[in-house]
Amino acid sequence: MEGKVYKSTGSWYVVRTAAGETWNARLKGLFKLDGITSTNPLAVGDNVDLEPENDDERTALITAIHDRSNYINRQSPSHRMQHHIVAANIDQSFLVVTLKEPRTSQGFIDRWLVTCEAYHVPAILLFNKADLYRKKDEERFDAWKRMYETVGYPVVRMSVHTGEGLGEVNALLRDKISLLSGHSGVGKSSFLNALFPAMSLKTQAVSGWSGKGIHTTTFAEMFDLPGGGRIIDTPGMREFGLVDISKQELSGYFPEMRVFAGQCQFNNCVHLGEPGCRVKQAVADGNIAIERYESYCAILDSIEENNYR
Ligand SMILES: Nc1nc2c(ncn2[C@@H]2O[C@H](COP(=O)(O)OP(=O)(O)OP(=O)(O)O)[C@@H](O)[C@H]2O)c(=O)[nH]1
Ligand SMILES: [Mg+2]
Ligand SMILES: [Zn+2]
Repeated sequence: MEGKVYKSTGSWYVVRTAAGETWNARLKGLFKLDGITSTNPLAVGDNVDLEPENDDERTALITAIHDRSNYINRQSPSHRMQHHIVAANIDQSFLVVTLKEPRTSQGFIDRWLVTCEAYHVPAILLFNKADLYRKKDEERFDAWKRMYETVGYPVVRMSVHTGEGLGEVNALLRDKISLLSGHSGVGKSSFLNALFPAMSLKTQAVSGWSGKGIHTTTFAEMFDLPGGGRIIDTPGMREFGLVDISKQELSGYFPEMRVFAGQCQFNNCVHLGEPGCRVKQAVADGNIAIERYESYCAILDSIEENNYR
């Protein structure tokens, strides 16, 4: 029997077959992946082979994991040197961003975009809570929209409360497997509830944005969309830790830098001020946004500190 992992709650997995049957499954006893540094061997979106264990209680054993077409990996929040697979086999990845309640930083957005580039997953930015925007927020939104669209990332202005932008996003979801990420409290579950009321996901009103997120969604979970396609709701994250990216590679994950990086005088240029650097020249010429270049420098610095390679 084959199925897809819809939810993982530690050692148990909710797996659904193509016929629409739902099983509670565990990894078969001796089944271990060699040299795995991931905190979770199996993630939502994985395709697996199942062996029924108890037909009445619908429990099964997972006997094999199929090769992944892709996955999103991040640094485990609890163990710096371990990875956590957020989801596997996805077509596109949405980041829900808010300008306030809570505020999403550009650094967070750019780290997440770099990860999507590294794993070859198309990325889309959803700016939610537009109903709360005041003049300053409008200016910030306009500037970010221009900047990210120039790089090639679609930006949607959205409000779950007023319904703005929901139709546009709904159309993007059709027939695709989409991942939904973002800080806790940005409205991921509210968004899904608004689009598909039958889902009735738990959401929580949060008071006092002290940076201590109240996590209402505890586990990543995939849902079948009524119009076709699937979406994965995930628990909010405070930080986004990059994994497996070297300093040399980093500029390759900034689409606007990629074109210039190959033209630098030195082929090991990391674009911090080496002679003949075309990337720094492009920043000076206004062809690369200074804010994106600053993000690049900050991420470069963090790679050195973590010393992954
Ligand atoms: N003003 C405003 N509030 C919103 C909007 N969308 C969601 N909210 C509120 O934001 C709060 C958090 O929403 P959730 O949907 O639980 O957030 P989440 O991203 O799923 O959070 P986690 O599950 O913790 O990751 C709730 O009180 C929502 O009512 C919006 O468009 N405008
Ligand atoms: Mg949620
Ligand atoms: Zn350079």
